[in-house]
Amino acid sequence: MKNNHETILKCASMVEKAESVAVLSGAGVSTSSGIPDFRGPNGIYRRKYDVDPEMIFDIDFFSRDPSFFYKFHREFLEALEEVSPSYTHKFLAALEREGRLKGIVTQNIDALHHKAGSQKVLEIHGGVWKSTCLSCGKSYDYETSRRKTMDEDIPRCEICGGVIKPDIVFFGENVKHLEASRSIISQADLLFVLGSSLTVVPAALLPSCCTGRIVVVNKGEVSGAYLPPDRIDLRVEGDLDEFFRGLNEKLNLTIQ
Ligand code: CNA
Repeated sequence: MKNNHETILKCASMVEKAESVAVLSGAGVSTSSGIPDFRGPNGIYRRKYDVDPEMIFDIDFFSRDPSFFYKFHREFLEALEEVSPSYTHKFLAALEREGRLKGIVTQNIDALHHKAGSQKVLEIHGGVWKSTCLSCGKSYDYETSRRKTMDEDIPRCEICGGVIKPDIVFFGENVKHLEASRSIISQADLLFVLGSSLTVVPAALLPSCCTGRIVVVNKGEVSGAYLPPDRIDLRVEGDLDEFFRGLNEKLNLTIQ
């Protein structure tokens, strides 16, 4: 369905009737903040690097050559300092303040849901706020690991010289908070799936735990492999910020 008046009315009525809303968010909620997604038209996977960009977050590749990841990561950390939450992040924070939104499960590693004021956020792919030495397990806070990342080609542990890795979940590693995520989504009577191609498992499997209604908002293809199209009650093909601006003309939440 296009993002039109009828769609907005239908979704507003779903939100008004819902007692427990949950969200699964993906990289698309942060593109208007200036952070590129993976698979969208300006996504990281469409850029030209010396190495296949799908290897950036591959744990086996990182173990062989961490420098490729760190080239990318330096740019990402610089971008993070500049960015601020999108209208969509702010709308979701407002829905939580209203008491209707019970939790956000995010695949993102940019902390923009927190920056927008959301409290109930599960970062299933981790984040950059802590880093760990892969040899001795020493933990590094954000400031120290950021400084080392900017100063060293490959940041190394001050104690043992091992390679330090941010606590981002790479392909090939276990996601975090899986049980808690299943629990929030299975208890929701309305689930929003936002800005995700639904191709990365196990995150893409989570919507199928929902027994309530499911609204998918995404500009571009959403895989039906893990969430069959007949399980989706409302599929909005369009820009997220535009959609939530329209929705809030009906709901009148206070956006901060
Ligand atoms: P993805 O596969 O890149 O899909 C994103 C989807 O969002 C695409 O279908 C886009 O077309 C769509 N999209 C982009 N902008 C908008 C917009 N303004 N309005 C509506 N739709 C839009 O990303 P997924 O999240 O599905 O894949 C999961 C990966 C991406 C996770 O492992 C993340 O860690 C990883 N990732 C995160 C970030 C971040 O933290 N912001 C950035 C890039 C990748």
